[in-house]
Amino acid sequence: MKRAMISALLVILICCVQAQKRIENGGYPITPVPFTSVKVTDTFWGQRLKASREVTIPLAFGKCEETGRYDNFVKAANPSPKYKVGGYSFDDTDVYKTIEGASYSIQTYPDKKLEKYMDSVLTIVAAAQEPDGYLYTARTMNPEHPHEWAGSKRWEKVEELSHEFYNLGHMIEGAIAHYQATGKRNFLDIAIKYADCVEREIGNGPGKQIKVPGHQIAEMALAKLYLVTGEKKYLQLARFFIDRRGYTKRIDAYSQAHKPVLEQDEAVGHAVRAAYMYSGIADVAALTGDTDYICAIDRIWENVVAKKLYVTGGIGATNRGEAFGENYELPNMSAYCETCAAIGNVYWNYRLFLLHGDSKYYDVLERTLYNGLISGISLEGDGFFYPNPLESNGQHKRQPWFGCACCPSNVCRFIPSLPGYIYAVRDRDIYVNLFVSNTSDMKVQGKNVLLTQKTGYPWKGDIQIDVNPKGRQAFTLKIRIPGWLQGRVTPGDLYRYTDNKELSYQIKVNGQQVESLLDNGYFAISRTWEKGDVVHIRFDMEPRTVRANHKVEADRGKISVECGPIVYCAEWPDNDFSVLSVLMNRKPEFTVERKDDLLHGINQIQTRAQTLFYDGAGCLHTKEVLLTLTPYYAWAHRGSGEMAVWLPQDINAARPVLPPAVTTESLKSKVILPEKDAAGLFEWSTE
Ligand code: FUB
Ligand code: ZN
Repeated sequence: MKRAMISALLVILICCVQAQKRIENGGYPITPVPFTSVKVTDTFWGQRLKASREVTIPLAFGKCEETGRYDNFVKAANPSPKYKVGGYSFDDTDVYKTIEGASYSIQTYPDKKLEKYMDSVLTIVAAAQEPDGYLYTARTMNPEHPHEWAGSKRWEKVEELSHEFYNLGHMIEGAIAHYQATGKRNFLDIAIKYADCVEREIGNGPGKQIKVPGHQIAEMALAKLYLVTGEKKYLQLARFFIDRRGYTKRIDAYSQAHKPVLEQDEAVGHAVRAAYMYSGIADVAALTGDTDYICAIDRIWENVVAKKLYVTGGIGATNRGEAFGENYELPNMSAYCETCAAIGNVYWNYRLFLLHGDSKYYDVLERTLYNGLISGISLEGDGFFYPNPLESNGQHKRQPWFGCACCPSNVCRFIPSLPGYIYAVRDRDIYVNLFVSNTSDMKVQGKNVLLTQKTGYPWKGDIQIDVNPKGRQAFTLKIRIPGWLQGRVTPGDLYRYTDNKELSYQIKVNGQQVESLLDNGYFAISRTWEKGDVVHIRFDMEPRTVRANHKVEADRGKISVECGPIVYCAEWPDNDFSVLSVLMNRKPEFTVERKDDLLHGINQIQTRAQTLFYDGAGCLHTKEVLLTLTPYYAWAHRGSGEMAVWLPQDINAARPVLPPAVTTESLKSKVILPEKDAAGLFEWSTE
């Protein structure tokens, strides 16, 4: 009897310890090393972080002021039937997201002036909050005639376009970042008050309404609020939002409500909504231990990487509903690939890594990060893309801001958080996930370890890691061996390398080569480390050619070129011919050229190719050219013009330049195909 009681007590104790641990790590078995513990000394990311700090964040605050976003709060504090509610029903979130970005930034680069500025903004935000916590300027400033998307009463259109819960989500995310950066509660208290207002009125209890967010994000945010406050009701509300989706009046694919979440297996609908929902599900699964949620997002992830992911890591193929397309529907010029969706894709893959510890999620994350995400913001930090197409006739141009400013303000909050994605720790394992020069302080089983990374990544594959534990310490350094190095463009068969190259890598500890079998994609070095230990990593980095699965019609007969994690494109300023009329050699050879003075320092790739054009008589001609390729993320920095990521290699995919006066009919009869040469040029596709 006594023994049974002791065992029961022990079980309770273990459960409590586990629950505590779960809360500490956000419930995830793997703990990220927070960005506040990582000092980036990197040229590539250092430039981006500086631009974010010095340009993007001030610009975004300026735009909030200039475009009346602050005025909305002032008006809501003094409502009037005279106010005409314009803009978008989620304009408040640009203020919250910019505060979030600025909060991350001041944690690494303290800035008292900026902190004071945020306090002044928060004063007007607080004044706009209704006594019971409701904070939604699009209604409060003129409750009789609110925003046309708001509905006549609270929550009436929350499953459509009111964005009341979306506003809550961004508010919480911003407030927590601000609280953690400054220790002040002025934003956090506002967010808690609004969260409490929602929680009182929405949920399963008596008198509550059953509603789910029209636009997800509150799920992630509420899970975080639970971690900060310890209040279980927020986690329950997050879970309620996930569990009830598909069971309310809103039943459609656009908002991922076509079936209950646990039954979903395909990524559908609005891509930002989807990626935020999958991330929120991961958070709730981590905190509740509910594996059914994990199975659902694992299945959906398989669908995305096998059928719906751009080679740039972008997601959301179509502007119809800013949504995922059908399987293999990945058009290039009309690719939507919203910047916010790329950010969502990073959030989601990051969380899947924290759940599963497999490097394949970081392969997708890295591809998205270096390509389809940072393409959304100019190197100077002041020019934005909302969609990130993979091809252009010159109709695309970076913009200083947008009326619907979700992307600029999202990138504004994402970039300063980047250092938090480099390392993670689990028990006695340190994961090195991204290759970025930095110094970082972390704790492994309670003991301090200082890591210093020096690298020329993403341009060079040499990485040096100085390991400095406090005293001698046994632990495992797990170095991610990127998928691109192992001959895997992305997990699954959506893309494949076509050049038969075998890249390799070499890892040395204190000058001695070490070997390891890969463990979930990680090269594991287990030893007792001591001050002065040095790890040298060398990844082969060479231009590679990629083909998409034949089912991707838009890429048929075409190749893309990448080197390391960087996807390249052909762009007009580097080529004095139409880059859309290019035909790649069957066996292209590449040279890599460093351009320190171009676009903040890039590697360009050159290769012999041909351009195709018709003369006035309708005869097809070819011309040998030296094609220069530029990193995709850096496109559209030198004006507008042609750009293409996917370049024809099969003649039937080529698009010769047409003379203005020649009709298609006359062309048909006059096409003269050149001979196939030794390099295999003009070979017809066998696919
Ligand atoms: O609805 C809020 C944001 O506006 C979405 O996330 C974007 O796709 C844009 O529609
Ligand atoms: Zn956006």
